[in-house]
Amino acid sequence: EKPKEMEKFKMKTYDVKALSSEQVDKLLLRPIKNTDDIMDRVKPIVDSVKAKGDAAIKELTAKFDKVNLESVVMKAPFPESAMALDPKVKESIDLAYNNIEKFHAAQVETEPLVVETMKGVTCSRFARPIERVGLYVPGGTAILPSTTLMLGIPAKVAGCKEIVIATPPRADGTVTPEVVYVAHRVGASTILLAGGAQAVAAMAYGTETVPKVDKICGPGNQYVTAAKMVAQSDSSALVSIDMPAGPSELLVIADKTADPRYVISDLLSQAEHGIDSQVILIAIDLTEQQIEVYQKELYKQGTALPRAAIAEVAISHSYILNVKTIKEALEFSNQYAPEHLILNIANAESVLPDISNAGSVFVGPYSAESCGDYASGTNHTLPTYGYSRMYSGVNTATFVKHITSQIITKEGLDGIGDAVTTLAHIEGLEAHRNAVAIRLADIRK
Ligand code: HSO
Ligand code: ZN
Repeated sequence: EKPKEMEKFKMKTYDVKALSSEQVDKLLLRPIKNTDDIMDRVKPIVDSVKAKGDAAIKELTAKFDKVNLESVVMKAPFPESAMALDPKVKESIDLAYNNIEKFHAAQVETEPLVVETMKGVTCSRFARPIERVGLYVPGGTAILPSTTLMLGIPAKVAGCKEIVIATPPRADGTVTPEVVYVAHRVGASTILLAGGAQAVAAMAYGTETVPKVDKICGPGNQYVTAAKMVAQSDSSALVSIDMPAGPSELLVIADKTADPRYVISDLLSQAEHGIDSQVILIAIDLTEQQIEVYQKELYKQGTALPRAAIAEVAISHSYILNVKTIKEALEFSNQYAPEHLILNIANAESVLPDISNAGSVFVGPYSAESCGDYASGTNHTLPTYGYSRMYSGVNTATFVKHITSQIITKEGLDGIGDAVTTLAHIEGLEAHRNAVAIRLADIRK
């Protein structure tokens, strides 16, 4: 073995016993992102698309993607020739499609929620689809038809009327056939051949050929995220977003029962996403020799990867933390609030009630994160950067809003009327008070 090279695929190792609480706090931090600079670059792009529409998209796509587009969109029905797939690929997409659809269709709220809060006062809540949605499918270093499934299927089952999918064009100016096929299956009206801030702006404001949408969803780099933020805070766009997105993350909790080969394969599966991916291994009471087995395995599997160069950089800012108990492991994980959490421990399912923050959890030795990334049925668009403390991953509810309603009978008004007039009076809102008093006077005549 070459000792120098081996350093390359080595994770820093800490023992929680030897760390101060400040040092543990530091491990919980994500790398700080400098967003000012990005905002400065994104704003002119957004403004230019807002002002010049398709012409700006063409200009920016030529500049950033080095592609000259004749048209910035493909409109449904998409030609068969644009979605020609190898049969095995098509079968795999179809299998994934079925599972994702099953899980997301089960989330559709078909019945309204109805509660009689007092006699004659009936409150209800029902879901309605967001009419027009824009789905951002990143290009970058990998093609991502799986993200088209993860965004398109919940939008479709939620009942969104217009689905626009944006994705950067390939070098030859076309769209990956896998993406076109999924766009076709989810009933998208438009594929926008653009990426980055320009794609987000086009969907937020609409252009000559790109329909304006009500909500923009999907992961993307810092420019995409910044553009989503800019659009969301511009009231003239009147658009919302799913969540702030960041680099992929995985935290694995492993005990002595875990197979190091499995654990390392999972860590590398996220490390290969990008140089800024973060992967963490929380080891429960492993000896130094056992940790060494992990490091060796990491080197062996890592160096063999086609994307070794990317994974290696991600690994260089990732780490192993050795703790004594499962309780300590869960405490750390809950504080870190990972995007993905793998529980590769004995009786893994029994600790689910103790998990308070995580985007998606993978339970037991056979639940590889890759399965959730592609085909089990759960969504892979998940909150990163600690946002799993307060955000859910994309799901069917992402594509609906809730309307509440009430029916108040005479008897109901008699029951709540005095409370309403009293509260309106102390707020000094006389017209509010009147609206009830005028009715009360009639029904109590
Ligand atoms: N793990 C990614 C999703 C993905 N993986 C797409 C493969 N393709 C989300 O963090
Ligand atoms: Zn992945």
